[in-house]
This record gives sequence, C-alpha cells and structure tokens, in this order.
Amino acid sequence: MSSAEKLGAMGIIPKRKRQKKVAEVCNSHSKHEVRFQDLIIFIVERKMGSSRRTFLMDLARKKGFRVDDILSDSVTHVVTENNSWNEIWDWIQSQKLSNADKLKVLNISWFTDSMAAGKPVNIEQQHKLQEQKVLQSNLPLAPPVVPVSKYACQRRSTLNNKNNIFTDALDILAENFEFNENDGAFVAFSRATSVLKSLPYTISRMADLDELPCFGDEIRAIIEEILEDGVCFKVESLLCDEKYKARKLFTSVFGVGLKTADKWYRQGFRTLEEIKSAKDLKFTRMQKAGFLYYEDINNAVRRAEAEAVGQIIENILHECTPDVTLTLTGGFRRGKESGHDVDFLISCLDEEKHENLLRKAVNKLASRGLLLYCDFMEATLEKRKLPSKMYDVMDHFEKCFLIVKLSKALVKDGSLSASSVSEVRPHSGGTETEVENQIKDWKAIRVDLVIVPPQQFAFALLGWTGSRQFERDLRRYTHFEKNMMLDNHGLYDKNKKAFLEAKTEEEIFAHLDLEYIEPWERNA
Ligand code: DCT
Ligand code: MG
Repeated sequence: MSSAEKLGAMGIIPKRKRQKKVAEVCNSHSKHEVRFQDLIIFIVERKMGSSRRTFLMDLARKKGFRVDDILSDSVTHVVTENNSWNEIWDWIQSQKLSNADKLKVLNISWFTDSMAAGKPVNIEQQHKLQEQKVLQSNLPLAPPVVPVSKYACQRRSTLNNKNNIFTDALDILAENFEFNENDGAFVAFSRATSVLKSLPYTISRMADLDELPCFGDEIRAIIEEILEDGVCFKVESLLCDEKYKARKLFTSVFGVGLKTADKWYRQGFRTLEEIKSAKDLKFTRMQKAGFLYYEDINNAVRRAEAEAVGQIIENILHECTPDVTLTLTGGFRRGKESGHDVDFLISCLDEEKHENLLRKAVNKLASRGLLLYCDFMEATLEKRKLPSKMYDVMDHFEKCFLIVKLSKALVKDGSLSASSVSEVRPHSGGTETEVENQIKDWKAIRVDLVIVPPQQFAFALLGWTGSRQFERDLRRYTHFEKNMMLDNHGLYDKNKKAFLEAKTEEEIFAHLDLEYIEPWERNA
C-alpha cells in the first residue's frame, strides 16, 4: 500500500484524490481476456460517479466482458444507474450514433445479474430501462419494502449472493475482528454480511439500508464508501497488513489455531517455509499432517471429489453393517460446489450397531492405504443433558477428523481422470519431491465423520448443515423468541420443562414456529 493510500485510509486525503487513486488502481488491472465477443458494454457515468463506474468496468473486464470507455458505434449494451429513460435517450441521440436504434439500453440490474452469473444474462423486462419507467409510474420504487428478519433462520439465503461487493469486504473485516478476539464487532459484522446475502437485489444507494436490521453507523459508513469509491480502504490496507497476512497464512495450516499463529508471528516468522525449517519449533501430530498435505488441503474439495470419498466410506461402512446410512452435510448439503472439507453423518437404525463402527471403518480405510491422518474423539455425553447455551460449542458425538487419500482416477468429473495424470511424465533433472508431485495420482482430502444415534439424527443434521451464521441465529432465536434451548443433540422447552422430539428437520422448524428453510437457503 502506498503512503497516499494509507493517508486515504485514514481519511486525510480528500475524497476526490482518493477516487482518482482508486481509478488508477482499477485501470492498471484492466488487461483481461475477452470471453464474450458478441457484446460491448458502455457504462454511463452520469448519476453513478466516476469511481463506481471505473470499479464496475474493471469488475466486468475481469469477468471476461468487453467494456468500452467511450460510446461509439461498436457499443451494443448501454448500462445506466438511477437515470430515467428520457434523460438517457436524449443523451444517446446527441451522440449522433449510426446504430442508436439497435442499442440495448439497460438498467444496472442487467449488469449486476450478469456479473453474478459470470456471463451475459438474457435481457428480461425488468432489465430494460424503458420498461422500468413504465413500471415506476405504477409501482412503488424498487427495492420492495419487505420486512427482513434480524435472525438468519427467518431469511432465505441462497448461494446467489447479489451483494458480493459489500459482503467480501465485510467478511474480511469480520475475520480480522475474530482474529483480535473482538467478539462484539465480529458478531455485528457477520450479522450485517448475512443480511446482505439474503437480499434478492443489490444495494445501490444508502436508502436501501433503511429498512434492514443489523446496520450500525460503522457498517453503514463502509457500505457508503464502497458505493462511492468501489472499494473500502480499511479492507485494502488490511489485505496488506503484515499481522493479518501472517495470521491468515498460519491458520490455513490444518491444526494451527490463532494462539499458535500469533506465537509464530511474535517470534518473527512470516512464511510457512521459515516455520517448516525452524530448528526449535515443535509441531503437534495434526500440524505435521497439515504441513505435509498443505497444498492438497488448501486446494478446495470439489463436489465430485466429495462424492467419490462418500462412495468409498459408504462401501466400507456397508461391509461393517448393512443398515447404516451415510449423509453428506456441511457446505455441500447447502449446494456449494466446493468446500474446505467433507462432512458426513453416520447412523444406524439400531443404535447397538454403532458400537466400534467408526473405529472399524477407520481401520479398514487404513488397511487399504487410504488413511493419511486420523484424530479420533470418543463420545463425551453419557446421560441426556440440557442443550448447551454456547452457540459455537462442539457437540458430544463420537467423531473423527481424517485426511483421506483419494485416487484421482475415482473422481468422475473428467478434470482429474487417471489418463490425464498418467500422461504426465517426470522430466529428467527434477528433485525427488518434484518428480513425486508430478506423478502423484491422488489428493489428500479433509473429512469429518460423526456417529449419530437415530433419535438425535434430525438435530445433528440441522446443526452440521450450517452455515455457521444460520446455526448461531437459530440458537439465538430459539433462546430469545421461544424460551427453548437447541443444540446438535436436541431441543428443550423451558416452559414445558421437557425435550421435544423430532424425526426430521421440518419437525424441528415446526416446534420453533419457523417456516421451513431448505438446506440450500441456509447460506447465511
Ligand atoms: N459448525 C457450527 N459451528 C462451528 C463450526 C461448524 O455450527 N463453529 C457447523 C456449521 C457447518 C458445519 O458445522 C460444518 O462445518 P464446516 O465444515 O467448518 O463448514 P462448511 O459450511 O461445511 O464450510 P466448508 O464448505 O468450507 O467446509
Ligand atoms: Mg465443511
């Protein structure tokens, strides 16, 4: 970060200059491959402002769109924000274009929908500026005023996040608050991000925040800055901050928590290479595995890989006992195409079959040479206890955290087929590790296995499906709105002084008087 940017971050550089700075930064990144040859976009600066325009132009270019700086005959799509049809049309006429009649004049929603889709979306009625004018005369101004709940469990949040520009920034700031153990700010920022993820529209002006819960002054100021400048300077400076970078890097190693990361930072370490080669550092067994398989584990698990791992584990479990079920949970159950690990619940109708099942399955994985690491945790709850009051606390099920060796040949999406791997021949002169990596035909995958008694299955499924924010708000709602307690084992009604049973997630939502939220709508 330059000193000018640092001063900007502190608000010392006047806004105009800051905007110029942002524009320079954005322009410098504008050489990107054009993926969509058939259209050329022009974004109207009027009422949008030059920095936001520059930011949007750069965003589109990064995504493979061609965006021209000047309105010429080659432009096919004109995108505007907050302008009326008459204003824009008069202006286009004044430009004396030969193809003005063929131009597609669109409002910003077509642009944001296309950015979210990563390709030009079909032009629908609502994208056309002309139509919007007609609509505006009959209907209230967009976005619609629909009350948004302060609890994520009363909102539907799909993976189609229309507010990435804001949530990416707020997520980074929230993560840093978590690093600093500033719980209040972490929760406040996570809640605001979560609200934005549930909105069916993109925030385009400050007034859009007026009806929304969870937006305090500090967060509003950040949104305003992004609306005006396209970026948030606190985020930009954080991304260049030594301590933040080190914490992020060190905690990316499996088995390294914040305490260890901070210790290494204080000792002067800045890279993983330095840590690995340090003579006097001692590592836990988990951290050793974390360093050994670092590349693979930090390369997101894809759905096809998760399914292949599921198939292996399911086969092994069926060898142990036929009536067992394996259920994929976590991010993959919420519809994500990739994740940092694969989370599975294991359950038998007859709970007695659970005895030693997990150990047997893990031993079978090991005897087939498929187990790279295993951390086993015994069940820690004998008798039924009241649900925990802590939102983020670990449950009491018997479980194990594994690193599994997945043969690339077993992954069915083509990109990692065995043939493509066998074509790689080690070239002469490489070191032993280089050669090993080139012919490595497997990937290390992080897997969590949890054994769940059948009568607690619905609660465990609900808890392990996430997202983290969805779970936190579900428990908060249960506590504050229903005077009940919920965790991965059960639901307790404090008024009735009784546990409420449930066989399905739907029944749990019904006990809580909540509309059912599908797993893919829990990406809060
Ligand atoms: N979980 C929770 N509280 C935590 C950690 C996890 O409620 N502190 C729940 C929510 C998700 C589930 O457990 C699985 O956790 P992760 O694998 O960490 O999350 P994920 O959503 O599956 O994310 P990823 O796709 O990156 O694995
Ligand atoms: Mg997961």
